[in-house]
Amino acid sequence: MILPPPAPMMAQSSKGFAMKPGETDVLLVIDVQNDFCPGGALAVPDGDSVVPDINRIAMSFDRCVLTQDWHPAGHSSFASSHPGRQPYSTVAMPYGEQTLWPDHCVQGTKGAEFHPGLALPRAGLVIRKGFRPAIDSYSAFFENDGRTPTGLAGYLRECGLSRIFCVGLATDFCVRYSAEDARRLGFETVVVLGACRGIDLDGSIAAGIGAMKAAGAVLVDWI
Ligand code: VGL
Ligand code: ZN
Repeated sequence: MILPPPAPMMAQSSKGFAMKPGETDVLLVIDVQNDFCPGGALAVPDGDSVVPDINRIAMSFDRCVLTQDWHPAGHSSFASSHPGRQPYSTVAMPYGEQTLWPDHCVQGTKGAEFHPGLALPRAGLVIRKGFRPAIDSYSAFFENDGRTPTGLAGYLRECGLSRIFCVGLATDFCVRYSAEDARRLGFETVVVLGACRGIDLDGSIAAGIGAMKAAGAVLVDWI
């Protein structure tokens, strides 16, 4: 079920969204890892440029959660695990169509580490995702089957956090699916686009922005 965003939030966003995060708000910092930054195995153009902005935004939040893409070697989302297949092509998996990626964010490697410039002293939780060999996981909430939970929803609810501000990488994959799932679960959801960067495969940034809006996420440039 897709819930419409509450009216007061819409009103604020149409005026430029000048608002202070409060005690029921959480900053969700998605996949700001070396492999998604320039020089990394699956570099998102300009990906590292979000780091100072995320550090600044995080200062106004009491609660912060990070996600970390965390694949075993030989993960099924890697093109190298499918003989003859190239990165950025797609394959049919039991749970649906899956894009194949260069090997990235392999557990324990430098590429899987958070960008060293991230400074998030109030980060209380790291959600690792994509560690099951046979299934990928873009969203911070569910794996790509759309139903295996990461546990994040339970954490947020127990902490009384009802509105999620999303920042990080990549706009068109992990940010997009995290924001869509957040809405699906009934959380108010804000995506701060100025602190996100995308990969853009065949117009996937535009598609992702459309999908997040359609799901009822509020998209703003900055907070
Ligand atoms: C991501 C592709 C593969 C992301 C993760 O963080 O957006 N994209 N794994
Ligand atoms: Zn991945």
